[in-house]
Formats: sequence, C-alpha cells, structure tokens
Amino acid sequence: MPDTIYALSSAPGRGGVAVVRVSGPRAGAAALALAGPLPAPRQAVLRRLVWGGIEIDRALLLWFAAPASFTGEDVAEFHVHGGRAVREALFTALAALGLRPAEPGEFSRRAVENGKLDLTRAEAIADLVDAETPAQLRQALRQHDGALADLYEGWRGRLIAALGRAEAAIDFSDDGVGDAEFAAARSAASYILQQIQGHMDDGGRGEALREGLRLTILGPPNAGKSSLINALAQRDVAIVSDIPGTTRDVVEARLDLGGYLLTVADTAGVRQTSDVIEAEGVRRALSHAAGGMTLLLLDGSAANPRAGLPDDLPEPDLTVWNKADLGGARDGISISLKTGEGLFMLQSLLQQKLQHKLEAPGDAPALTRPRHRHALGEAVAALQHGLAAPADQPELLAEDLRLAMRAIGRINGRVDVEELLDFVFRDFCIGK
Ligand SMILES: Nc1nc2c(ncn2[C@@H]2O[C@H](COP(=O)(O)OP(=O)(O)OP(=O)(O)O)[C@@H](O)[C@H]2O)c(=O)[nH]1
Ligand SMILES: [Mg+2]
Repeated sequence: MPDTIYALSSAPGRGGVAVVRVSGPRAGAAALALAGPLPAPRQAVLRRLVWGGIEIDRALLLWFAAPASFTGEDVAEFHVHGGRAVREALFTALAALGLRPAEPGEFSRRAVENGKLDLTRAEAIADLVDAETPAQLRQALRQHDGALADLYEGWRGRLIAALGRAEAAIDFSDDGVGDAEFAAARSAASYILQQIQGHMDDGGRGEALREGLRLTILGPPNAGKSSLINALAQRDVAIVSDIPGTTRDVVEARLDLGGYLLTVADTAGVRQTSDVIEAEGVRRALSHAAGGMTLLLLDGSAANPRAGLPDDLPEPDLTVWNKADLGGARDGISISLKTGEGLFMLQSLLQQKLQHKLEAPGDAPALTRPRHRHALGEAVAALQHGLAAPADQPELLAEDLRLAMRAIGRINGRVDVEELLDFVFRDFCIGK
C-alpha cells in the first residue's frame, strides 16, 4: 500500500488561504479524524478542524474519492487560513495520523503512475506554475491540453504501423509480398523522419520561450549601459555614475517584454585595464555575452565611440547609439537615456526580435524541453540507420523502427517509466 502524503499546495508564507493536500489510502481516515464525516465528493464544506481536543482552524474541506482525483488516489484538500501556526498545527496532526510529507512533484508523479497524466502534461503543470509571462502561459496551457502528447503519440502510432509492415516483410521474405511490405515500411519511416526533423529544426524556440531569452548589454565604460538596464527594468537595478568603470559584476533583471520573458544583463564596460577587479568584470562581460543576444551600446557623443573595444568583439544583434541629447545621434538606433528619447522605439524593436525568435511560424506545437530533444535525436539516428538497411535484411529496419518507437515513447512516459519519473519530477516543487 502506498504511503499517504500531505503537502502545502499553495505558496509558502503568510496568505489569506493555504491549501493543504492529502493523497493516498489513508486520506479519508485522516479527514474523518480531523473534520468529522466526509462530505460528498467535490463539494466544499465548512468544518472545524480539531486535533487532540484543540481546535486548529475553521476550514473548507474538499473530498475526492479515488480514482476521480488529480492523483487517482483518495484526496482530501483542506483550505485553511494561511498563517504559520495553523499550517504547523495541521501538519503536526497529519504526521501524528501516520501520514508523511510529500516529496517535490510527488502528487504529479502519482498522477502519472496512476495513468491520470502523461509526462508531457505533467511537465506542462510545472511550466504553468513557473510561467512568468503570457506567452509562456500560452505555451504551457497548450502542452497541458495535450498538443505535444498528441504529436508524439501520433508519430509513435505511425512507427508501430511501419514496424508491422517491416515484420511482414520478414515473414514473407520468400514471396513477392515481402518487397512491397519493405517498401511501405521504408516510406513510412522516411516520412516520420522528415516530420521529426522539421519539428526539431525550430531554432530552439519552444525551449527559449520556456526559459526566456538573454540579452547582454555590452559597450565601453560610461556609454550608459547601467542607465539602460534601469530604464528597461523601470527600477534601480544597477549603480549609475559618471566614473568610468562603475559596473564590475554582471547585474541581471528579468523583464516581461510584450509577453516574452527577457533576462537583461548589464556588464562592466569593456576596455583595457590594469585594475584586476575591473579586468575580471570585463572577462565576465564577454563570457556572459557568449550565450544569447547582445546589444552593443555606444556613446554617440564621444570622439571615438568604439575606443578600447577589442577588434574581435562578436557582432552584436543590435547596435544602439546613446546620448542623443548631447548630439550623439547617429545612423541607426539613437536614444537618450537622459531624456528618454528613442527608448520606446528600442523597446518595440527588442520585442519584435523576441517575437521573431520565439514564435513558431505555423500552428505546430513547439519542442519545449531538452529531454524531448534528446529523445527525438535518438529516434532520428535510429530512423536514418534503419533507412540504410538493404531490402534483403528487413530485420535491420525493424530493429531500428523499434528503437525509434522506444525513444519517442519515453517522451510521453510509455516506456522505462521508473528511471524517467525520477528525472522528470526532481525539479518540481512540493505540493504539486
Ligand atoms: N547626457 C547624457 N548622459 C547620460 C546618458 N545616458 C547615461 N548618461 C550618463 O553617463 C554616465 C555613465 O552612465 P552609466 O549608465 O553608469 O554608464 P555605464 O555604461 O554603465 O558605465 P560603466 O558601468 O562604467 O561601464 C552617467 O553619469 C549617466 O548619467 C544620456 O543619454 N545622456
Ligand atoms: Mg555600468
């Protein structure tokens, strides 16, 4: 019999209401002991929670009888007042009743194990919880609705059919039917291969949308980089001063730009310097710029705006001229962080770039996780290998079709479930 587990499912800390979820075979007994007879499933009732003769709280109780619950087990939900003392008293009572605290992601894991959720949908729940911007929310909801599950299941179904034909080619290898079956299996394999490759060849859109893109602001000292991050974030993220070399560390701010998550990084001004700390700042600036988009900010009013920049500075995604108010406007994008001139245009331009990088052109759901990409890569390798098999050895093609099927099945959790579950749920938060 599985343990009965409990956890705070709402956010930790003080709040109006806290939701404590209990799942497992002893959930009903625990609810009965604390709150009296169980209500009808899915009907909220107001109850006094009493343990050891002492009242814990007046709370809403919801009861979900197995298998019609999120986890597929008996589930009780207590909606208590969201203070620390109430929660602690309830946890103490639940522990005394022989229940144990849930591990991170354990509710979702049980839902998967009980066939209530497939893995891509479970991952979508984690993404829903983590979504910071409307675009991330849309993608997570879509995945939760099963867009990816359907796509991958569809391919797996086609692979199973292709495997059937390859098996037939083996069985009938002595008569003419075998050749036709082999050709059919091959053409199905090559179609699926194309579909998977098209899905993978998306510039990492879905993954980037989930994780957010990075924009590193680079430029010489005093160009106004810290002023720019403050203007974009609309708060004082970084220190601004007229002393060149003010910023040493990489300072980050997360922005929602038109629904997309952008992590902007302010960095040390790039120049030759004998100050070891500043030199380390410059090294960090350049290495941070390596993994995302870069914005080169230059002081257009300076005699030589690029003075001190190394020749091998990577080509930026965007070059912006600052200090237009001092006569620094140049061809291209010019702004003044002092007057705010041009800032709106720069924000719109950044938003367009994000949209271009993140939105899929068609209607197809985007690949959202490296885990999926890895499995799809294995399927591609197997299919390519299988397509090279000669017609008189259909068993080679069959074997590779089976490998591809297994790789795709792993995405939705159709195979190798145990090892996979550990991997997928370790990043979940407790109470999900
Ligand atoms: N006139 C004018 N001054 C500006 C403008 N933008 C920034 N400044 C000033 O330029 C100086 C340097 O600005 P910062 O934002 O600290 O420059 P930075 O690029 O972060 O400099 P480091 O951290 O030293 O690399 C400050 O005195 C700012 O007030 C602008 O558009 N016009
Ligand atoms: Mg600075």
